[in-house]
Parts: sequence; C-alpha cells; structure tokens
Amino acid sequence: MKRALVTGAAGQIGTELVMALREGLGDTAVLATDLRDPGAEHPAVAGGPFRLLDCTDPDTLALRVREHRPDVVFHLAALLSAVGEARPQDAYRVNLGGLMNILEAARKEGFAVFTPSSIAAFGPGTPPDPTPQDTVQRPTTMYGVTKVAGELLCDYYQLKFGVDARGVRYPGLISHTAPPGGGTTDWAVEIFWAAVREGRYRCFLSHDVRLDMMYMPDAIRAALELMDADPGRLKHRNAFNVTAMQVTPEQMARAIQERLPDFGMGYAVDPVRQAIAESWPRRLDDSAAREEWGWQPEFGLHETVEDMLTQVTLAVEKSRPAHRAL
Ligand code: NAD
Ligand code: AKB
Repeated sequence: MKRALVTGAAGQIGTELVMALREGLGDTAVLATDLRDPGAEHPAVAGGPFRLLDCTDPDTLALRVREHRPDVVFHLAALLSAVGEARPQDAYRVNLGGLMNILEAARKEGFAVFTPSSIAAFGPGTPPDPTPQDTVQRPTTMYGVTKVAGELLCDYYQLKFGVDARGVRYPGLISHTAPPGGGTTDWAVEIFWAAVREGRYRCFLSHDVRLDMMYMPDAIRAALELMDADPGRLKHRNAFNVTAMQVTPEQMARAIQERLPDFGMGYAVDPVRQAIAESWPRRLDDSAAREEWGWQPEFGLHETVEDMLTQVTLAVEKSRPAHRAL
C-alpha cells in the first residue's frame, strides 16, 4: 500500500485510521474524506489533505479517486445501528448505495477496498456463543441487513470482477479520540467520559447483556494487517470474525471501579437498543482470521480500561480552563 483514501474519515474509526495511515505512508499519501467538515483542528484535517465527499455521489467519488490515485480505499462511511433504526431508508441508501459506488469505482480504477462489516450482520437465529465464521445471518435491524448485503456485494465484486475487496466483522469498538457515531455499543465509550467527569454513568443497556468488544488500537491494526496479508492465504477475504473481549456493562463498571472506587453505575434501559443488543452474538469465533492472516488481539478488558481511563483523564484535564493567576 502506497496511497490511501479514507471515506467517513471524521468518524470514530476514521479519525484514528487516518492518523495511523499517515504515520506509515506519509501525510500527503492519505486523503481523508467525509460528508461533513469536522473543523480545522480535527486530526483528519490538520494532519494532511481533507476533501468533502458524499459516498452516495459517484461523480464526486470518481473525481476524488482521479485526483488522489489511491491503491487502497478504506470505506468507513456508514450509518450505525441505532441511527439506522431511526432512519432505515437513509441507512440503506448510504450503507449499500455508498458501498456499491466504491466497488464500481474500484472495478474501473483498480484499487483495493477495505470495508468493515459488524457483529450486527448476525441475528437472533445465529448461534450466539461461539458464533462461527460461516453461519446463519438473518439480522433484524436495517443496519444488519446492509452489513450482510455488503459482505455479499464485496464477495461478488471479488469473484466476478477481481476487485481486491477485504473486510472484518468488527465488534463494538472502544476509543477516546473521536466520539462514537450512534451505535448500540456507544455505552462502552460514554461510560469512561462519565466516570472521569461525573463519577457516575447511567447505562442504556441492561447490566447483563454480554457483547464482543475491541479497543481501537487492535481494530486499526486488524484493518492494516488484513490489507497487508498475502492474498494467497485468504480463503474468506471479506467479513472475517474478529474479537478481543466479551463484556457486560456490569463487568465494565467493576473494572472501572478497580481504578475509581467511587464510580457509580445505574441503568435506564432503552428498549430499542436493548432489543438490538439481544439479537447480536455473545462471542465471535475468530479462528479463520487467526489462521488465514495471523489475527491476534493485544488488549483485553483490563488493559483497555487502564489505557482508556488514563487517556480520558488527560483529555478532560487538558480541556479544563487554566486557573487564572492571582
Ligand atoms: P461513525 O459513525 O463514527 O463515522 C462514520 C462517518 O461517516 C461519519 O464521520 C459521517 O459523517 C460519515 N458519513 C455518513 N454518511 C456519509 C456519506 N453519505 N458520505 C460520506 N461520509 C458519510 O462510524 P464508525 O464507528 O467510524 O464506523 C465506520 C465503519 O465501521 C462503518 O461501516 C461501521 O458500520 C463499521 N463498524 C463500526 C463499529 C464501531 O463500534 N465503531 C463496529 C462495527 C462496524
Ligand atoms: C453499533 O453499535 O452499531 C456498532 C457496531 C457494533 O456495529 N458499534
């Protein structure tokens, strides 16, 4: 990989992926794009070239690709699960229409594509623990529908047209650089900011719903390692199950209390997001990713909590107004 273009670069994953890509390839080799301008201080804008791009607009996409000449496009633009349930027609248009435009551009211009799927590609009929790599996929959310169809679309473009399309099924991602974008697993980020700022958090999922999770440095490494993998070793290419830890809100709260003993956790369950969470797997079997391209997570629950609390505390302290000298 020499030159990359990232869609949805202002989002939770894009912000950190752009930073990692620029560190490896050089600032100008990575074009960050998004539907919205996140402001001059955002790392995607401050650290190198940034252009507006709506992935549902194939003409502007073609223009950006011709301008930048990427050999890999990381396609992250999407609407997440909770937003997708509130705006299902938009989720279909952006998630599937946008992906189709990227794959068509890849077919014409010859670049490789990384597209994340999600644990949301599974539904209540899927074996939840462990969830095999190849199994029943009948999701009950529009987000999940777009993720299953997207996985199949990527496979189709690879089989029919030889597009080098690859991807993983991410679990819920925990990070501190950019806020999450409206998903069911957002609680696992919000909890850290609330713990540091207010010493308490009210979770919108019940205490005992267990989901796959991953810390962002692992998620970024998964994307980069998969795109670097020898294609001859890949039997699946798209939609690799990957995971790092399985966590309930109660377990996360306890892990935070080990460092912040006064932290208090309450619950106000949101029935929409609770139903989504209950329809998702409890633990993905990621052995195909381990065997085919050497996937190995580095952060478990305690390493994640330790680093998140350190980073969020630093960020909160930095944002506090300095005391005026008397
Ligand atoms: P996010 O919501 O934080 O960011 C998405 C970005 O896409 C936003 O900056 C938004 O402005 C942009 N966007 C929306 N519509 C667009 C359009 N029409 N054209 C261009 N940009 C548009 O999402 P994220 O968490 O960074 O997720 C990125 C990808 O990873 C998505 O495909 C998502 O489904 C997948 N994923 C994320 C998680 C997670 O926990 N964050 C887990 C599994 C899969
Ligand atoms: C969401 O909750 O929608 C995302 C995901 C797991 O895909 N974080």
